[in-house]
Amino acid sequence: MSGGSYTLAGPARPGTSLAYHILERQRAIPGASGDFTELFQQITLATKTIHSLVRRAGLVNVIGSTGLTNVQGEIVQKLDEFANQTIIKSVEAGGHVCVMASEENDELIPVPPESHGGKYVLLFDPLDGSGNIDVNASIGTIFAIYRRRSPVGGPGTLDDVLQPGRDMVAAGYVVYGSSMMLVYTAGRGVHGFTYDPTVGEYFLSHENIRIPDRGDTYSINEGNYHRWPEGLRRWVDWIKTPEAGSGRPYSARYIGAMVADLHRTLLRGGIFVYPGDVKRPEGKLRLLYEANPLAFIVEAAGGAASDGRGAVLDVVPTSLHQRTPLFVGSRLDVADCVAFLRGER
Ligand code: P6P
Repeated sequence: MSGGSYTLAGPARPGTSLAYHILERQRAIPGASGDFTELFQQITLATKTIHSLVRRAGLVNVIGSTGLTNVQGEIVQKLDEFANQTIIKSVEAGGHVCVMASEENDELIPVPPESHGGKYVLLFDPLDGSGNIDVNASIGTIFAIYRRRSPVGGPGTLDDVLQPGRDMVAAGYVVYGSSMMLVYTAGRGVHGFTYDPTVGEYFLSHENIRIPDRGDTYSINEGNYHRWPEGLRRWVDWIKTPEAGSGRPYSARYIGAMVADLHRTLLRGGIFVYPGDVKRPEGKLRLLYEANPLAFIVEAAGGAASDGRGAVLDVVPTSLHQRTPLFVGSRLDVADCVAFLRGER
């Protein structure tokens, strides 16, 4: 079965902007201060700025031939850092975040003292899959929001950041693809918004996304096949073996940017896998700002996310940039894969 379920916001219904959608959520929560709404607006503003840079990155190969390579080349070579700084600057002065962590920063990112009253924590991968930029393939931004654990008024701490994914307040990603889409959940459904560049705003396009219990695509870098555990090799061999009525073989899809592969999996079902292997037993993906936020979204849409041992969201983090194997997507597809991995099939 392919095709997830969501309600396309029809033309009859005036576009619900992302800002209004978040505000509606705030109004439904008694006593909500509006801090989350403001923080979310700061994040979405940053994604619009990143989008404008990413689009220019595509132009660099053309502009580069006119001798403008230095300036434009600067954007491309450091696009990850530009995206990183854009998010940091858009959020740090907003006063709602007490500490941040980013894939681009080895250490915690402190905020100015005037933001020590912030009650949230922001973790993010500013530009996931940036290796795809120079071939104009999809890339993305991933973020996770937690409530701080440390007392309000002081700087945020490592303990504020090392929280299990299960404690997340909200998670989201932006995929910079044929169009720019932001998908988020704050615990009340998963919703997708498509950016309208003529207006400069995101509008609700995929309301209440639900991932099918089973899909028909699998997404894994088969170039690593001979480094995988034996059970995983058997699973891939099995999913490619035709069997009448089983839905197998599945189709292989792999974009090389997790946000894009995850987005397809969320909307159509199937499974995305980045496993541990003999070279990297804990895999490549980072737990805090790649696996956890995307796992939070997929679980909220009715799917599953495992590290091969248990639910990724239940892992208690021990370090900022720790990695994790990830098996994420339709719950029946994830169950099949993990059963093979464990030698139960
Ligand atoms: P490989 C991008 O670098 C990334 O972190 C994910 O977005 C992506 O899914 C994965 O690595 C691709 O890694 O080893 O298959 O090239």
